[in-house]
Order: sequence, then structure tokens, then C-alpha cells
Amino acid sequence: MMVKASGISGTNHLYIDSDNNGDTGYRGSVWTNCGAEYLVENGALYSYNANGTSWPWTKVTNITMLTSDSVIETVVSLSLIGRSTPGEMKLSYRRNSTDYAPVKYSAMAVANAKITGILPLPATPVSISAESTDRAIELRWAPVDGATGYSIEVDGVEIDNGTSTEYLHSDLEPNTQHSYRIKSKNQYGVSEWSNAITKTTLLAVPQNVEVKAGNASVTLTWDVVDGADGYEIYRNGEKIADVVNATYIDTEVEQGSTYTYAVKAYNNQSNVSSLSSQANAMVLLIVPTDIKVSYVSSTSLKLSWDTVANAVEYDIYRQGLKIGSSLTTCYIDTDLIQGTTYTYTVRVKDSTGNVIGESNEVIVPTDAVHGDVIAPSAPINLR
Ligand SMILES: [Ca+2]
Repeated sequence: MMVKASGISGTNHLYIDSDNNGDTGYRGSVWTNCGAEYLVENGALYSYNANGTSWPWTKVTNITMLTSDSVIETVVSLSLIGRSTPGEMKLSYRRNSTDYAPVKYSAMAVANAKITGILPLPATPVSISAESTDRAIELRWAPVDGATGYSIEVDGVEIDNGTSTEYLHSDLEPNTQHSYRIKSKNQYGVSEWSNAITKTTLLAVPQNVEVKAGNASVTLTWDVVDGADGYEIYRNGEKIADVVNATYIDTEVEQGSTYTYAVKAYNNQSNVSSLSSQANAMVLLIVPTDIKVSYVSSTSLKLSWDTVANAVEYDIYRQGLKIGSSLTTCYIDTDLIQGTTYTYTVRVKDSTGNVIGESNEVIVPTDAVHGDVIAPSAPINLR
């Protein structure tokens, strides 16, 4: 639009009856036979959606206006005023300035405009996908025919993305929400913004996953994840449990087997972290097995058993009462009474003195071996 006159460098109104219909839009007392849907004033475009006579206008966007005392020139994209087909529309101009008091308003100049063709603006990007990690979000969209570039609005800030149809938003905090809109460009202008896309980064990956094998169990611990409502436990690649706190004791394990564990954090908004790094645990044999009994004399016998990993000391129990300890894997019990049946168990203690395992009971009848004495061996670790 261009206006030529004199003394027009002040405040100006450029009205646009974009649908060429005098019954719609703003119908002021001056321009009664026309209804304006848009107004350009002081470098901004406004749209009208009130009752036709009241004044309120809504700002659409800033518009570049070149003004001098004798010429005003501005360009408004047809897409901004809702025109996508050729045809007529009406434009008008009125000076509106106290600079020219006492005549504040000029007479209204009205012109017809004809749109003979529509510049082929690029289409709005569609098929936009977004993928999250805990620290980044990556967007991709389908290339738009004829587009020479793209702009992306990232959390409210517009960025020129060049010709790429991908955008990586990095250095983000875990479990934070971000929003994006994309538009395409060509030599004639820009498309409408796409619909806004919101995407949340994943919860942080659980760190410092540690495992500790115990007596027929494995205890897992890891660092608490901010924003997590719970954790999923994976063993050998399969989910085995869901827990609230940052610890888990797996009792469904077999001694002597090795297991691989990993953890995911999740919250109640369906945000699930990536799998943590893996931790391996070998469930140790910590229960004395295969206790052997040999007779030293008719009133004494020797108990022996296989070495138990992590064992530092063994306590020997007879009839449920502790009768001694051993630093090795054997023990000689004396002063037995012939004809009596004795029941033994062996408990394993670790370096801190805790009992970490206990054997099954071994039942030994002494009368069955009366007179069948095995050659005595040297006493070991009698206490
Ligand atoms: Ca109208």
C-alpha cells in the first residue's frame, strides 16, 4: 500500500476491508460504507473482531512502514489478512494526528485494490516428530515443497534453522517441558506457524547402581532421581520389580549364579528414564554344604566342610548351643557320650563378625561306630 500526499508524516491509519464486504469489520462514522477487518497504525497490524462500531483492535504483528512527509509505503502479507484467493478489497487512509491540530483527522481517502494473483507461500510444516533424552530434544519434520528455509520457535524464541529439517535442543535439564513451532519460508514470504508441540525431557538416568550379593539375595542401591515416583528393576534384561525407594533386594536368586541388573526411573506423568548402566552380581556360596563327619575316637569326632567364600570364621553348634569356633574348615568335638545322637550346625561369620550363613543340621549317632575308631588326627582349632 502506498499513500501520496503532503503533511502525512504523523500518525496514520490504513484500513483494510480484506473481505470487500462493508457489512463486516469496523464501520466507523467516517467510513460508513465499508467495514475494515484490519488496520495498520504506527508500524503494527491490528485485527478487528468487535461489533462494528466499538474501537477495540487486537495487535497481530509489527509491520515495516516507510514514512515521509509525502509518502507512506508498507507491505502486508495477504496471508496475514486472511486472503488466499484473487479478487477485490478496499483500502482507505486517514491522517490521525494532533500534530495537525486543530484538524486532527484528515478526510478519508478510499481506494479499491485488486488481487490478481496470490504469491505461492510455502505450506506450514507438518509431520513434526520430537524425541527426548534426559538432556536433549530432537525435532524432525517433513520437507516442505518449495521451501527455502525454516524458522523454529523454541520456548518462545524464534531461531533461523537454515534449510535443515531437524533441530537439536540440547543442554536441557531432565524432566523439563519445552515447546516448539515451526514455519517454512520461500522467496515470497513465510508460512503460518505450525501447531505448537510440547515435549518433556526424560527423567535422569539412575546413577551409581551398585549391587551387593548376600546370602541367597542381591541388594541393589542407586542414587535418587529428582522427580521420580518409582523405579523399575531389570535383571538379565527383564523387568522383575517396581519399587518406590532407591533400593531393592532380589531374593529370587540361586547361589553360584551371576546376574546383571539395571534400573529405570519413572514418574506418574508417564516419564520413564533410559536404562541405567549395568551392574553384575555373583551370588556367593555362603552356606556350608557337604559337612563330613569322621570319628576320632569313641568319644570324639571331626567335622569338616568345604570352604565358603567371604567366610572369616565358623561357629559350631551342637544341640543348638555353640560349642566352639574355627578359623579353618574343620572342628573336632570331644567328650561325647557313646550311644547318644548329636545334631550339629555350622554358622559362617564375615569379617565384621556377622553371621552370613548357616548349614543344615547334621545328625550323628555315636553308638553306630562304637569300636570303629578312625586313626586320630591332630586337633585343629580347638577352643
Ligand atoms: Ca469487511
